[in-house]
Amino acid sequence: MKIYISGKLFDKDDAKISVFDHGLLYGDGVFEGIRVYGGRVFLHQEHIDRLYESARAIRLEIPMTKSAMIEAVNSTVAANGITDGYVRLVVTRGAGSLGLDIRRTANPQVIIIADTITLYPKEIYEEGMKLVTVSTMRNHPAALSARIKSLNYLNNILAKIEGTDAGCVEALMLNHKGEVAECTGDNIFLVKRRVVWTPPIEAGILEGLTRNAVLSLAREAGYTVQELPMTRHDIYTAAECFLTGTAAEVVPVVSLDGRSIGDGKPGPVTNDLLARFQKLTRQ
Ligand code: PXG
Repeated sequence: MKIYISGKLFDKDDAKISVFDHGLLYGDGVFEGIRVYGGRVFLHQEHIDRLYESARAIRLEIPMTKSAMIEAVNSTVAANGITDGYVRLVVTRGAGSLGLDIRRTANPQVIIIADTITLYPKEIYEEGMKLVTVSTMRNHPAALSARIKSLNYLNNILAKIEGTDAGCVEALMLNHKGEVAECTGDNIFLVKRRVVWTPPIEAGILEGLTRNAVLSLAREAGYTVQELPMTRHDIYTAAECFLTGTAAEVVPVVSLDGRSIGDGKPGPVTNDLLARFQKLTRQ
């Protein structure tokens, strides 16, 4: 495996950055997780745009143009012979002295890892996923915007631990108002009376690119779509529920907090949107 670090490819064992990098010391940096389908980097421009927006929000200047970044991702994917897989793109603040001051750092590091991907087990797509709501609430958006895909994922990791302890592969997080926000690495949707419904960005969630693609597909397919605040009651009483994410694509959810959703099986709208999404990625 060849890893890209700031303009050069390194063998995996030689791919190293400084222990003084603020990405490590403070989680000070941004990242993207991107899929490669049939040798093509999926939603490439959109991921690069989100990366640069995250960087701008934390006042991190990425030391290369967007088009050079796209080229670096493509060449790292090619160098690793990846036709279907996963790209982790990371930009760190760079090495500095101890202390939070970004003026005492230099040389942000750009890291690109192209690898195969671990997916949710096949049974989850066939039978659906069970979810629990966890007590770790999503970061208050006034404290740290969930729109920034930062290297600081402790909020989500603490929620994921609670989900894992409860025997679930994903966990539902609420926001500071007690509304449904998102899962630890996936956005959430429900279907009720043929309306496809997902919480709005203002609920304090990551603006998932899979979420946006599925919203467009749902509109194209003629479903009514709404981005409105959602409570757990809405999920308990929905006909269908599903998650979206780069790794998950579209994954059915059949229970939340021990309550079956709809008839407890993956629903027709979920299956339709999964099929449409797979067609989009594999065309
Ligand atoms: N919410 C959160 C908190 C996420 O981290 C999503 C929603 C879905 O967004 P996308 O743009 O992927 O549809 C994410 C994405 C990883 C990994 O390796 C995490 C994500 C994506 C890819 C890889 O942990 N999270």
